[in-house]
Amino acid sequence: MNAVALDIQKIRQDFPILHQEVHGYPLVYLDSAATSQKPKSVIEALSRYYLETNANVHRGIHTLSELATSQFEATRSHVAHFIGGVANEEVIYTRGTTESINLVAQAWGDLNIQTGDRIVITEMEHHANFVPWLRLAKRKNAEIVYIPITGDGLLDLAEAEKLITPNTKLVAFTHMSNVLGTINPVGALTELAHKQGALVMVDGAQSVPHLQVDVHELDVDFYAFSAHKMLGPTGVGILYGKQQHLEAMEPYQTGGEMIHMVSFTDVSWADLPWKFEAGTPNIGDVVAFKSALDYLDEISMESIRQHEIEITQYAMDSLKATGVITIYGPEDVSLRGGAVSFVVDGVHSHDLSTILDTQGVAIRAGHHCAQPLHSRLGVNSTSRASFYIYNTLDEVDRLVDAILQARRYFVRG
Ligand code: 7TS
Repeated sequence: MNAVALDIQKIRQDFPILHQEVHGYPLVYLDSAATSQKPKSVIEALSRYYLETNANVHRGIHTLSELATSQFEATRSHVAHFIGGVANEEVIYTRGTTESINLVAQAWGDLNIQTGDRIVITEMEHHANFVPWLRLAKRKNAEIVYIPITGDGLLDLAEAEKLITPNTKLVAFTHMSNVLGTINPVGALTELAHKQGALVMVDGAQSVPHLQVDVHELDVDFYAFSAHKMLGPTGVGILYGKQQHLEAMEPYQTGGEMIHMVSFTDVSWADLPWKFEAGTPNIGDVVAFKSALDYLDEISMESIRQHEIEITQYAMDSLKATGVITIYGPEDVSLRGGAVSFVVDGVHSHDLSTILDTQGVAIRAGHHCAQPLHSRLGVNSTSRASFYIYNTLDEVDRLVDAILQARRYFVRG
């Protein structure tokens, strides 16, 4: 499908939350990298589920349970199609990206990482794709090394090639940085990893909402993302894993739903994907997630990416034109997504976000769960504006005006 310009005003009509005032100003929501807003269709699907079909899945033989199960599994098929046409068995429901990565770190890591093995991650990881590997390395007495970033916020591929050694068992990295916006070359890194016999875990929390992702084409072993950053409800995540890896792994949690047979002395596991889905899952939110995927399909990922490029370019140009703002991450918008982190000369990022909030502009301030990256950048914190399908260029103007006003307040004369 070709990219068609998004009709932003029409899209905004689907997001009731955006039509409100905050501190007397029309809300400008620029924090979609933290969580996106939800269209009416998703909210209605959630309420319809509880009004009409709520029941537990995979157990009852009554009508509501069958309906709930078929809706729950329909979302799985849609996800499988959405990420490139994988098998349903390869799509595991979790609570979010964080849980998806922890699942791999425990269920795969425990079996496959030994003393002296190497785990390669990068300097730009979110803590969700950092702490589980650091912990695994410490637990197993393995070595963890970091692919460095270049001055313009890209991964240093020459260094990556040197770091991915024959004793490397896993290479884990983000597809799109939540701080720098950088889109990493998944294919090239995966090739380097596979050449050494290492598996690849990709954190897709920021990329799946913004890019067309085909995990087959990328040839990655594991890929994780969250529904709530892509118009869906909170509390639902996806772990994609190649079937042969998932088959070889032990369960992550045990209990109901994930067993084939239990006796007083023994237990056997359910088939994929249920082997990794112990307990009653988040049925209502999974069901509503399908409406989010329908919405994204309807407007198309190509058009979403085109809008992201346009608004990110406009924002970077406008922020730069102030002459008082340092932006982190690649300058070339074709290499980055719509999370733009920056520091305003003379204004602390927390003060900035507090002042912006008084003008109805919602941004994020802090280390964005990427403390090692911030220390690498030599700053304690940054401010971050992040854009999605409902943001307009006018809202970027509101952001820049509000920043300049805040600066006049803090930096007098
Ligand atoms: N990985 C990346 C790259 C992320 O941006 C986030 C969340 C996660 C993992 C964790 O996702 P979760 O759904 O399990 O929480 N990022 C952010 C953020 O940038 N601001 O708030 C959450």
